[in-house]
Amino acid sequence: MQNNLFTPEIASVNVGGTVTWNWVSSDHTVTSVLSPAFNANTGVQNTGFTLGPLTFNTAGTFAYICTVHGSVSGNSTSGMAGTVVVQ
Ligand SMILES: [Cu+2]
Repeated sequence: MQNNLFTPEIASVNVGGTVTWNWVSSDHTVTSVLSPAFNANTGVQNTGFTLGPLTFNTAGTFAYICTVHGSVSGNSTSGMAGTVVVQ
């Protein structure tokens, strides 16, 4: 994550695959916000922090945001938001 966005914004992995988030700038969270949820609620973290590797054992679309720079409304996210697609 950098410049208040997640790169890549959409990450695709196979079932059983892993995703790791690396903070290359400060004041960001990775927070699971929609169903299906996954194990991410980091709180605000700074450069050098790492979340993961998290293993995704279930197929689905997992949405998350940075609670500082993104938002969720109903079933959609905006701002600093990302998706893990597990297939
Ligand atoms: Cu952020």
